[in-house]
This record gives sequence, C-alpha cells and structure tokens, in this order.
Amino acid sequence: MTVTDRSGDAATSPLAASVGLTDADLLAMYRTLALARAVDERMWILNRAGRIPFVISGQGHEGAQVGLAWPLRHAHDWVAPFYRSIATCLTFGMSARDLMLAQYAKAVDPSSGGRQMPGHYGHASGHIVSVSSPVATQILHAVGIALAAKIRKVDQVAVAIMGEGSSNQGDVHEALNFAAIHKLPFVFIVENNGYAISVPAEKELSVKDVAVRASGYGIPGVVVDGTDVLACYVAGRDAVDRARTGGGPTLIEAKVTRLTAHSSDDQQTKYRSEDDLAEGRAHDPLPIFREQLRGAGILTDEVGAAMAAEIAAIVEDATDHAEAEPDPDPFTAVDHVYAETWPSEAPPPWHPSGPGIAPAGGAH
Ligand SMILES: Cc1ncc(C[n+]2csc(CCOP(=O)(O)OP(=O)(O)O)c2C)c(N)n1
Ligand SMILES: [Mg+2]
Repeated sequence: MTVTDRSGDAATSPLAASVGLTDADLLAMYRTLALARAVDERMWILNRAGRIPFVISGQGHEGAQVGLAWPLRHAHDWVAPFYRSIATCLTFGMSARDLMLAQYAKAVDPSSGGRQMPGHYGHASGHIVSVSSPVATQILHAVGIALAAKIRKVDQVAVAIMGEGSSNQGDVHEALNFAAIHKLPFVFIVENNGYAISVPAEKELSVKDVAVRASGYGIPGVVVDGTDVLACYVAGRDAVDRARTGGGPTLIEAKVTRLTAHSSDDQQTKYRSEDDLAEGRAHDPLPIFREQLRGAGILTDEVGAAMAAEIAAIVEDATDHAEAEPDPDPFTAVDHVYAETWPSEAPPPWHPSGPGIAPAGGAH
C-alpha cells in the first residue's frame, strides 16, 4: 500500500481555506484523480491488446470518489466499494500496482490472489471489503461492520458505495432502516451515473433523486454534484463526522457521468445518443477540477507537467510489475472453496451425545 503524501508546504489559498484544506491537499486530491484516470485508461488498452480479460471503469466517477473518500481514516475506517471504485481504492490507500495485479489476476494480487472477478478490488489490511458481484449486498456487510464498531466502541466509520440502479435492491431498505434505528456510524454513497448498464435512470427510479428516500428512514439525504470535488469532500466530511460522533447514518447521492461503456463487453453507442454522450463528456470531473485549481493559482504548468510525468511512470511501473509477477499455482484454484480437513468425528457440544455446554456464569 502506498499512502498519498499529504504533507508538504502548508500554503492555503482562499479556495483551499474555504473547505478547511491546504493547497498541498488539493494538489494531492488532483493527483489521485489524474492517477485513477491514467490507470483506468491503461486498463482499456491492455484489454484491447488481449493482456487482461475485462475492464469496468470508473471514468467520470473519480471526482466524487476522491472527494467523498478523502475524509476517511486509512486502514481504520472501512469501505465496502463497488466495481467502479478505482479512485476510491486509490484514495483509501491502494496503489496502482495493487489494482493492476488484480486486473492481471496474479498470485500476489492483494484483492484476492487472482480469484475474484476483474475489477473487484479489496484489501484486507487496508479495510477495503472485497467487492460483491451481486450488487447492493455490500451495504449489509458495511452496516454489519458499523454495528460491530459501535458495540466495540472503536471509533470506526463504515461506508458502502454503489450505483443508483443497485440502490433499488431490497438489501438497501433493510440496511438503511437498521442503521438508522441503531444510529450506526455508517455512510451510504450512491454514485448516480444515470444508467444501470443500458437502462436509463427514469426506468430504474420513480424519483429524480435517490437521496429523497433518506427521509423515509429519518436520516439526512444529500445530493452533491460529482464533478465538484470540493463539494463532495465537504459532503463526505460532514457525513463522516456525524457518523463518528454518534449522529447516525447519512445518504449521499453524487451525480456523476459514465464516460465509458458499462464495461469492456458493452457498446454504449447502441443505446445512448450522440447528444447524451457529449453531455456526459461535458461533466468530466478531471478537466473541471484541473481548471478550478489552475484558476486558483494552485496548479501551475510546471507542477502539472511534473505530475503528469510522475503518473506516466507509475502506470508504466504498475503494468510492468503486474506483467512480470507469476500467475497463481493452478493447484490452488479450489483453495477456500471446499473444506480442506474432514470435520471431527467427535459429536459437537450441542449434540445430545456430545459433552454438553457448560452453563455461562457458573451455577444457577
Ligand atoms: C443482484 C444483481 N443483479 C444484477 C446484476 C448485474 N449487474 C451488474 S452491474 C449492473 C448495473 C448496476 O447499475 P448501477 O447500480 O446504476 O451502477 P453503474 O454500473 O451504473 O455504476 C447490473 C444490473 C448483478 N451483478 N447483481
Ligand atoms: Mg448507474
């Protein structure tokens, strides 16, 4: 794991001061956005070159992902991400090498040792829960983690992230109801990109904003522009603070755009018009954040050029590293699938012929 360097000079422009950060913080955020985009673009090239089997992209979601994950404490809080969470994972401590090792399904891939579906990132020691293929199940995992954190009084916040289509699954109702009743330290993030594969939002939802559903659980629902990285940061910070201080869960809906097809196996020109695609490109968070930082005098040509060179080198290194790593041993393919030892012949304690269970707390 590498952690983005957030130190450096503590200069504070009015833009950075307006959200309580330094210029170095804003540059580190921009760097994470740009790195996520560069890693993602490389994945598509590797897919089309036949080097990796499948890509599911975060392009267009990065502004929301970086801003919303920025306030979390690395390897202390917990994130249950989804398949587009490339920038979330980079913000929360994974490296470009980690992501590329997962795409190549290598033995040392920290997500799963090459066992998971491509794009299903995770990092056990980094507190990133392995992505669930059945969409929305991760909200129940995250709410369970939040319940444990509350019981154990460990000051952790759990976050679940998914798309607006997935947010219609029954699991979401159960999880939000439970988290709200018990005021759990939980944040639910919906990245609304207007599509669930080829199905447009108006055929997925009877409301314009998923966030209005929060009122049904008695929790705050916030809509934030996913192209506005700093607005996302503020929304995330407020929700995380609220969760950590016993105020309960928040639902944040970030309006984003999906710049690519659903996945490398989809062709979005089959169901999206030219106008729709152009509208999406106009909401690309990367150039929008770049211009904001340039306008504030934070991102100079010199810093931008150095950063671009550094990112190009990181992507090159991650690709070369993953290419060179060995594949998993085929004989380990069914590890963790079947029981590796026979159950004990002895009857279990609760069985009538077993040893019995000692009463708790001594004699009654
Ligand atoms: C329970 C379940 N149903 C269907 C699928 C197939 N599926 C995978 S991604 C997806 C679309 C989800 O759309 P959305 O939640 O809006 O996320 P997006 O891909 O747009 O970011 C579907 C239907 C699945 N993985 N799990
Ligand atoms: Mg969607």
